[in-house]
Amino acid sequence: MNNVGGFSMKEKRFDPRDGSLVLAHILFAFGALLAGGIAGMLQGLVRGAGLTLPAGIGYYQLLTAHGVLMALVFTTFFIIGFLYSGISATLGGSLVPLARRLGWSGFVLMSLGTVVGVICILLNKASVLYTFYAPMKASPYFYIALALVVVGSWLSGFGIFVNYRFWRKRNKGKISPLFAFMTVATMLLWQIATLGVAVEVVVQLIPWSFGWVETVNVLLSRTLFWYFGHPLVYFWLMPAYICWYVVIPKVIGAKIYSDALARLSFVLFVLFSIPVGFHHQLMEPGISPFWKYLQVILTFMVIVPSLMTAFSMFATFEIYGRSKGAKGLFGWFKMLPWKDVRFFAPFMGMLLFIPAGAGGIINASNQMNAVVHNTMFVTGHFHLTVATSVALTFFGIIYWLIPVVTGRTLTPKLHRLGIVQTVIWCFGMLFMSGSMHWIGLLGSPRRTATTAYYDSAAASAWDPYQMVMAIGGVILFVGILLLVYNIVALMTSPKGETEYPIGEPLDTAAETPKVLERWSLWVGIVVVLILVAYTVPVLDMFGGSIPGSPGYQTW
Ligand code: HAS
Repeated sequence: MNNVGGFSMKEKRFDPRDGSLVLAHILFAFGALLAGGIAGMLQGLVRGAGLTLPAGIGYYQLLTAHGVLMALVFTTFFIIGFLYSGISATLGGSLVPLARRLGWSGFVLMSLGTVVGVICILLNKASVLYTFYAPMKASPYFYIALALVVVGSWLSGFGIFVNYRFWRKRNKGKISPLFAFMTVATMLLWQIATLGVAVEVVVQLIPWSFGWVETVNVLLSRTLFWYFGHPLVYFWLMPAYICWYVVIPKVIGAKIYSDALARLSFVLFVLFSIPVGFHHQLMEPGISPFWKYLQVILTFMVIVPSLMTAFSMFATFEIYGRSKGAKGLFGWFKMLPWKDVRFFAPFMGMLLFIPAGAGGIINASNQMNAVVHNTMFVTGHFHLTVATSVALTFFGIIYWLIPVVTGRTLTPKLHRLGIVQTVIWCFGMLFMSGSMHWIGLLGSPRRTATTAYYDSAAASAWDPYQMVMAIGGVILFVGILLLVYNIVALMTSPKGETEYPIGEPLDTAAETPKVLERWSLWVGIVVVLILVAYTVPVLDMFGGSIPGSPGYQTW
């Protein structure tokens, strides 16, 4: 029998010292979600309801605040808090002191970076959107802030590795708990991916924004960004998958379908999510079609672990349903615990990941990318992936994680409120993301404030969809307000013990191959893949024919 489950938190209270570290990350994350949500709703109203922003607030300033707070701050803080909680729960019931210290140091640096970055945005010195594409030039302090966030996240990652090494030394020959394994895979991916953005920010953008060098190599900076930017989306997705694979089976009273399959899917993410950044640059000049083609093939490889996850989740649900007496092809569906928000919110995330993933496959196909690139279709895609599938899973997690770390309980009323919140979120996203996809196919560009394009008929056809987007944005903001209410209610709910839900694999599951935990092998392969996919095209970017660009402040 594999040692995959760790110990049950029923037996022991969550260490309060680790609890405060986890809670600090989660509250910071949801503070960012609230602020980013206000910016998001205002943007929707500007586009769809003709709202005029108060003097001194620009559309791109708002869009940057929204993107940075939601896509970079909310996600990173939540993920690190969640991963630390799982490490504490499954690797012995308490973090080792060095890991806890590194976790706090990371938190302080990331918070400092966030505050400096947000100040730059508020002062309108960094309206460069969340992808901060050169040659738009922000204040150097904005880039320094980004560097602080990255370095802070590295410290947190080191803390996780330290704890994991400590456990392995004391448990020689054993396979680590599944949650811990997946956490290490996620942080490993993050550490390797962020090297790209760190080089971009420190070597290119900071010297250029201080004026120490005149020009920037735009193509190189975008390539370094997307070397990081694509694995970034899996850094968001993998913690959601941890919940789906490890937590959901326990919540519904089922078993993990296959521990080995779950680990293999994470190994595949580590291998294939980095050398694929060119699928964000398919329409850019300066990269030969061969290297784009190669990276598109690798992109299709990184779809495989998601298909494995879909298979595994269906298997978990079906086996569970049949064990409860379900009959027929889909009888198991009725057996699922629809009134349990810990299940319902992530499940809705899974369901909506089916069209979300299909959109990704459309984006990745070269010819179709020519249709959708730089249109609102892509904005619709990422609202359905990260802001729906991932966010709903994160929302589902807080309903048990906050009670676990604060020593409180999840009441039936909170289950109901959580389900209402989930339904609101799904409707808001269906309106907003649905219209974004459609309007994108009608040619509406992304990253662009709305205009009438000299009263062109094509642009006026977008109007009704922009209105639906605005309605969706308002519904989503109501969802955020209810979420904030629920968080406060969770933190003040009756005291009591809440179990940290960690699933166990099926008794009939085969032994997990030990090779899956040989990290040196996977890191070696990923380094080779990265070198193959990037060396030649990056060397080409240093050719004399590519001019550097001065900086522009377009806002
Ligand atoms: Fe993407 C652009 C391709 C997944 C996020 N993506 C973006 C951007 C973001 C983003 C933020 O190839 C914009 C970046 C920017 O600002 O420019 N994406 C893909 C592909 C996938 C994919 C192939 N993306 C994601 C995920 C994201 C995310 C996940 C965030 C978390 N994406 C692209 C491409 C672009 C892009 C191009 C560039 C576009 C351009 O031109 O600019 C795949 O990983 C998707 C695979 C997923 C599946 C779905 C599996 C389904 C599952 C659910 C099972 C359901 C169950 C419940 C069990 C194949 C696992 C069912 C129950 C029932 C009862 C039915």
